[in-house]
Amino acid sequence: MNETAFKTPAADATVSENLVETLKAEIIRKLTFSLGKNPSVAQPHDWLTAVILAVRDHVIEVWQRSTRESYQTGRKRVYYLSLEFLIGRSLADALNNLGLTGPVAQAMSELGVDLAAIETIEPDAALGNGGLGRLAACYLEAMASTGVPALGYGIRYDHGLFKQRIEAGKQVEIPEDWLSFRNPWEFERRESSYQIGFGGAVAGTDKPGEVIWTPQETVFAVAYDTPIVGWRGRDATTLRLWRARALHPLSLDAFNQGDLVGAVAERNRAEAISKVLYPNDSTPTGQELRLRQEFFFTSASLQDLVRRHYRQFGTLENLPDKVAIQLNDTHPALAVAEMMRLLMDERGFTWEEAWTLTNGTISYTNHTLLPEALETWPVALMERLLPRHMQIIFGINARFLEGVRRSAGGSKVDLAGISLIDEQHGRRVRMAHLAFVGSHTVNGVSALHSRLMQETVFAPLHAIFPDRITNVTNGITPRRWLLSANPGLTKLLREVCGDGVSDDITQISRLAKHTGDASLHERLRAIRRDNKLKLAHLIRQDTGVSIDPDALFDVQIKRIHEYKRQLLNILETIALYDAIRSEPYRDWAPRVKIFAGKAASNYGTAKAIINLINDVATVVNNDITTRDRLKVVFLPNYNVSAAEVIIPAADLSEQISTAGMEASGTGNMKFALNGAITIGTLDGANIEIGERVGEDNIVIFGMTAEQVEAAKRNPRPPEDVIRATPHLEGVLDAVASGAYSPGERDRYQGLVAGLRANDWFMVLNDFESYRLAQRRVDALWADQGKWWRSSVTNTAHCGWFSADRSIREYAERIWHVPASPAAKG
Ligand code: 26Q
Repeated sequence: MNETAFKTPAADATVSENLVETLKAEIIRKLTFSLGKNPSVAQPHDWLTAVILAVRDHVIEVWQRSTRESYQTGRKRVYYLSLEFLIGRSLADALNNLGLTGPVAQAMSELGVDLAAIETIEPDAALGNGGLGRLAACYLEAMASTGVPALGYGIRYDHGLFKQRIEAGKQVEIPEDWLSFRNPWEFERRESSYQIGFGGAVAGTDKPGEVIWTPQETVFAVAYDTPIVGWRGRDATTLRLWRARALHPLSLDAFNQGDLVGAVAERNRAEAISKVLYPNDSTPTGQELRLRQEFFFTSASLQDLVRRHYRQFGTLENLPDKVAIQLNDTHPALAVAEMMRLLMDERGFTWEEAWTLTNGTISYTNHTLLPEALETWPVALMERLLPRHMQIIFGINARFLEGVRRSAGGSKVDLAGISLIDEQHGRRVRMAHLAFVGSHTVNGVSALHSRLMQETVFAPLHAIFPDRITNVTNGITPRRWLLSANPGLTKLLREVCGDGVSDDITQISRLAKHTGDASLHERLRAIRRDNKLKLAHLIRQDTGVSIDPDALFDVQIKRIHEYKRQLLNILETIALYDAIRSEPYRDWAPRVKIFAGKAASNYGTAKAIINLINDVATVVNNDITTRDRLKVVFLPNYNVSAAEVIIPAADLSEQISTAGMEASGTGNMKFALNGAITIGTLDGANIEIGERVGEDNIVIFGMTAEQVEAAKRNPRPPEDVIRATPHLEGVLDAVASGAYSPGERDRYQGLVAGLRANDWFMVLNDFESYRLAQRRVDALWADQGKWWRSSVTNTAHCGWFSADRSIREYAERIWHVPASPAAKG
């Protein structure tokens, strides 16, 4: 936003004495006067808070100027509504973006404290499950880096995603408690609090069309703001999270009658809304509390942005010119009905006027096509909890269906297929349909996914609105996932591609001239080895397993889900283990199989897969015949901070979802940018990675999305597939008979019986193709010159997957707000 850039030193600037002295004084001041601690007795957590508070002041300078400017210029603003923001740690990111990493590290070191060690005690803010939540965090940072005025809206959960422990090979969930020692990054905004109603009744008035909703229950939403600073501290965006508070913290009546539990009942019921993140990354739970969360944050956010807009412009007529609301999946889809309600019931607009403003303002991103993952809510529940919204949804549906019927003339349209109400499964509201019809633009997150949206789930709606669905392929912020996570590689890139590469990541393509340079390969190998040593240290510390930094690090890290096929990976690992044991004298390339990821607490199959990986690890890691060839590791408690250590250390990136099921993937981009080779299916963004790096530099295997579709319609009996696939029968028998679970021989009978009954995820069907692909990986690894040429090519061609590029696409094609040009230096 600001051309006269805020002056912070460039990331590589020689650290000026003056600056270091100033920072030291600032840190000591915070320690002394904000924490009341003398340096001689300060604990690591005191130092952490003191540094955060000192750095925060620099962030706030940027934030206030950036916010003021966007307000004064009256620019259009983006409101990103998301139930999840998977932020991770903030200190290193803020330092990196402000160019203060070096100076603060030096200041701390002169104070006798190791900054890197202090950074690791910052809690990892896990207000999200996985890809969708991390995408929201990357996009807030990218909007701050590309000068797109933006505010992210979500919920300030007391408890983020559960922590995972592995006990006796099994996942155990531990409650997360990131706020237990206060959060120095946030600011409570008492003046920004809104009443959110639930239940009650709707009545007409004397005035035709006028409606009054009298909720039975009301809670407060109170805002907490966190600044997200962009690259070089040029701008900052705001993450505004809502906390639920009771209107009446204590019922005096109940209290005076001695009913102490009853006295706090209302408070408990209200505060439950922002207590905990739903730990589900795909299948909706259908629980009432979830719907309350969805309405709570949607209503608070819309009330807030409407109020802000009205204050600034004195009218709501120009809402679409000044406001773009992006729905991150259907979780905030009630925004369509809530915006209509606010405009009609509270601001007096007619239905038609309100609809034009609503539709002109809202757009929706879809993140999944799995039918079981599409949100629907029972009409009866919605009627009870949100009676006015249910009326409005019926109104939208009636007008929509009537319009379609009229314009179809006599020809037949499948009205049941496009209706916002699913009448088949006991009357449910289809949230994706609501979001689709209420939005001016709907996007998928990779080219394949967006095409499949048009051809499958949304085909009937696409026929009616042929211009509505578009694609914006996901992106990742290169600041966190390359510059900050991989300083060794970054230093080399700046040398080879020029310093400008950190401002404009597309300049990373200059590396392509050097793909065959053997001395470059040597340097890259040394950088990777350093990163692998760090990961080996973490693995040793958290699992007790020692691994060889010169082995091939083969990594699959993501939520555990059948469609992501960790099961395929571990079954192939067993086949490899058998093969090494049958031919121990062959020169097998040493490999470490690294897994990490959480399973939803109620997802039995995913938990069994975690158990199997750990059981296989125990057997393999204790076998002296395979000792220096194969290790299997399950690193517990995968989170953003773990990813930052794992990704720069990976040689091989496992992206092996059943084709057609992974909407995009974003881990795939992080790995490729850091130079890992992908082994993957033709799914999601893997396809676009392959198009950029070239087919010689990615290892593709397995069925295509079309072949998967055909195989589901006309399945081959699993037993036929098993018989026709070498090694598979043996692997399945070993698992089913308890070879890896000697203490409980039938532990995996169910898992294997499931595969034998129905190969829905094509684990059996793709097994041989995957196994052969892994042998191609072996061959590539054996030729290190070739391997590093491929690695360099991956890094050189993956700058396109920057979140800055995604954000510019959204800004231009969907939000219609200007972003700063790519190479702004
Ligand atoms: C819904 C209702 C009730 C409880 C939980 C949920 C819920 C929560 C999270 C449903 C889905 C999610 C998360 C989905 C997700 O992360 N999808 C991923 O989004 C990424 C970003 O676009 C893609 O790269 C991944 O392919 C996609 O799986």
